[in-house]
Amino acid sequence: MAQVGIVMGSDSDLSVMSKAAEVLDEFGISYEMHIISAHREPDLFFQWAKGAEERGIKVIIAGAGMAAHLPGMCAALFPMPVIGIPMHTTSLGGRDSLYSIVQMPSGIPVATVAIGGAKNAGILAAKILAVSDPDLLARLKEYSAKMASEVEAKDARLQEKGFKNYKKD
Ligand code: RP5
Repeated sequence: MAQVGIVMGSDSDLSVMSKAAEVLDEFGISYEMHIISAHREPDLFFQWAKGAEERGIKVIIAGAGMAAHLPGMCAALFPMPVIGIPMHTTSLGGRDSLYSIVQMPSGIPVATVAIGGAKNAGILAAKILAVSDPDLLARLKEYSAKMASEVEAKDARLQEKGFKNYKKD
């Protein structure tokens, strides 16, 4: 049974949304992934979001662009956490998506990540699930430790080479 529901408004969101799925794969978290448009197919969307709890979904990751109502409507219909990913847009640079997703009315929160921030959405979903999964929590701690040692290695290189030679060889 999938623990996370990934949903996006269009296949034009897929390359960004895939980054959330890749993170879940990395942590061994099961998910279902769908393209469902809240505006173009409202009845199907309603059915999907309403049925998510019964299907065993614990967190929804929803990405959309422009007048991005999909994450907010997921939060209206699904009783557990919803993470929203605003898509970059050519006309308004994704501010349209960001404001649509982040400016939710009181009582219906959407945990909104950065424009295009699908990787963080995946990590946040993992952290939410880790609250009741000690093995997953251990994997998240390892992940953080690995990130820290990567930065440490970069600083060690900077100290050794200096900034002028940092990028060379
Ligand atoms: C939204 O409209 C989608 O989430 C997408 O980001 C945007 C554009 O969709 P397409 O016109 O490319 O299908 O519903």
